[in-house]
Amino acid sequence: MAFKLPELGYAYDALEPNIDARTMEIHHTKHHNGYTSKLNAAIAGTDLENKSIEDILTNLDMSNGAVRNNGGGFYNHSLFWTVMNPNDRGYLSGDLKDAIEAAFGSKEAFIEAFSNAAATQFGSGWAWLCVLPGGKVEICATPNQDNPLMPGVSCTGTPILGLDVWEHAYYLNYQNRRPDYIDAFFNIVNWNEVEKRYAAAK
Ligand code: MN3
Repeated sequence: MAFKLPELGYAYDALEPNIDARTMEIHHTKHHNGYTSKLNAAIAGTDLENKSIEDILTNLDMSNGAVRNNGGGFYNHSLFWTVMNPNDRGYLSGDLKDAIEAAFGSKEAFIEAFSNAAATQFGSGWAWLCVLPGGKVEICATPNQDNPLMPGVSCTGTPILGLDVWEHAYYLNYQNRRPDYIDAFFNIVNWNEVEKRYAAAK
């Protein structure tokens, strides 16, 4: 069964002024759609064809560039759209708040550390908040379309919050000002979704 490009769940202009509609539309219909169709082409007729994306990435042969790049791209963007919400964002609370305060001291210190990881990822990549078994959380960044589910990357755990820092994610509106885009992201983080992912992963 082929993977399908997921719907955003909101309009392309719903995240303005933090992320502009044109960027969202191109990002979804061109970039994410491209990863999805190339992933399907890469797994067609192989033993990966009927596996979940999590299963494929967790057991990935990292030398398989087509599945690494396009499977990562499919998964990462599918997560990314859900952790933003223009309307019902909730707020950091409950067990996730406790875990973030235990790891970083405060929500503000967490945002600073996450923003630093996103800003200093050289070239294209992602910043992540991950959950380890037992519920501890940690921050990391990965290059290209790699993510923490993949074997041998710089961090482990289940990603519950991800930020795309490829230029295609922000360049139309922010040009080279990646830090401004990162600041804007925290205006639209959907904490309800991150908390739901934390509860499922810990
Ligand atoms: Mn992207």
